[in-house]
Amino acid sequence: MNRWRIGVDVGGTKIAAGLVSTTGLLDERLVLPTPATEGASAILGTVQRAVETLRASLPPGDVVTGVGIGTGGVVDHARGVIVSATGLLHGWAGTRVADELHARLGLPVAIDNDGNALALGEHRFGAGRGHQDVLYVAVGTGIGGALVLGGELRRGAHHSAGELGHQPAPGAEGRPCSCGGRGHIEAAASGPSITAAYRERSGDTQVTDLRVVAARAAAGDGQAAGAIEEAATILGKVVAGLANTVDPEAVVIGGGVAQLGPILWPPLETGFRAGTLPPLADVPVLPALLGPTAAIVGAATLVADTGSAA
Ligand code: BMX
Ligand code: CA
Repeated sequence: MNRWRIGVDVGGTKIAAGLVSTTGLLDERLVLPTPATEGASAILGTVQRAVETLRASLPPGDVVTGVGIGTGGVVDHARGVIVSATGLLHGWAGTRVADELHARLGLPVAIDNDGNALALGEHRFGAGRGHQDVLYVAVGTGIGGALVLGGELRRGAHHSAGELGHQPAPGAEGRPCSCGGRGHIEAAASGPSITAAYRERSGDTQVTDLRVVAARAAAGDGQAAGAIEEAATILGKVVAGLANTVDPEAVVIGGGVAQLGPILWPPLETGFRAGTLPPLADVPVLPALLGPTAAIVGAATLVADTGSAA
C-alpha cells in the first residue's frame, strides 16, 4: 500500500497534475488544456477531472492523502482563496478553491501561488536545496516567482511576495500586460510575449507557439533568435535588479520558457551579469532542476506543509 499526494499546477495554458510520493517522486502525470477564458467553474471542473483520473489509476489499497494546488494569481493560502488574478485566468479572482474542491473531491485541499509552489518543490528537492535565500522566477504563459528568505517561503503582507512579473521592464514600454498594465516584464519575456515579438519582427502572423519560434531560431532564423535573445536579455536585467534588492545566494529560473535551453540562457546570463552590484557578481543563475514538474511536486508538498493531510 502506498500513500500519495496529488500535485496540480494551474497555469494560463495548461493544467498539469501528478501523483507525488512522500519523497517527492512524481509517478504519473496528466496534462489538460486550461479553460482560461471560461471562468472559475470550468477551471475547477478541469482540476477535479485531473484529480479523479489520477486517483482512478491507482492500484487497490493505495491512498491519496490530499491535493495541493499551485495556481496563477495572488492566493491567500490560509483561507484557500484566490485574492486576485490577471486576465490569464479569467474569473478566477474570489474563488474559494480549497472549499469548492474539498466538497467535490472529499479530500483535504491546499492551495498557493504557482511561483510559490515551484519554489517549495525546488527548495526541498531541486536547485534550491541547501540554500537559505533564493529568488525564484517562473517564466511561462505569464511570469511569476517567489522569495525564500532564511529558508522560509515569504508570502508578504498581501500574499503577493515574489509576484515579480509586473515590474516595469526596459524596452517593453507600451506593451500590454495580462494584468491590465503596460510595459511589464511579463509583457516582454513570457512565452506569448516572445512569440508576439517574433510575429512583429518577421511579419509572419501565423505563429502562435513559442516552440515554433525556438525551432526556427535553432534552424538559423535571425528574427526568431533575435526575439528570444532580446526577451532573455531584458529578463536578465530585471532579475538582476530584483537580486540587488533581495540579495539571494542563488537565482532559480523555471517554467516552460526556461526549458528553451541554449538559445535562452546565454543572453539571460549576460543581461543579469550586466545588472548586478559587485557583491552579487558570482550569484549563480540556475535552471529549475525538477523542470516542468517542479510546480506539481511543490504543490504536493503543500498538503503536508499546511498540516491538512490525514
Ligand atoms: C501572472 C499571474 C501570476 C503567475 C504568472 C505565471 C495570474 C492568473 N497569474 O503574472 O500569479 O504566477 O502569471 O503564470 O494572476 P503561468 O500561467 O505562466 O504559470
Ligand atoms: Ca509568489
